[in-house]
Amino acid sequence: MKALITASLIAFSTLGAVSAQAASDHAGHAGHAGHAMASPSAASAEMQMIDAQVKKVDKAAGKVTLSHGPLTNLNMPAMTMVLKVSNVAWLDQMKTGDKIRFMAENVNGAITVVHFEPAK
Ligand SMILES: [Cu+2]
Repeated sequence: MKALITASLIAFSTLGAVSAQAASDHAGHAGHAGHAMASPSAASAEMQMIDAQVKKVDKAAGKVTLSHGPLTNLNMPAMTMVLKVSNVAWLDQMKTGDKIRFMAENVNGAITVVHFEPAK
């Protein structure tokens, strides 16, 4: 379990670095700091964990179908949808019907689970 958590943290750190890189590239092209990912308020919003229920796990595709509550950081209402996961090892900890808590971000145009924990 400890190794899994460590792997998750590493995956999250790596993802953060990629996001920061993308944001600075974007700012350079556009010539203004309009990217939402780069704002401090977005950083605090992404700490909010969202409740969801697992509807389907697709390990081959690295995706999970979730019935989730509102994702305020993505301006997304509650819905059932397919999401990518940033760490495919999380899919081994999910099964249909499970209640989970997660955070999602738009990673290169794909809504992706960037943090996951089983609901208690
Ligand atoms: Cu959604």
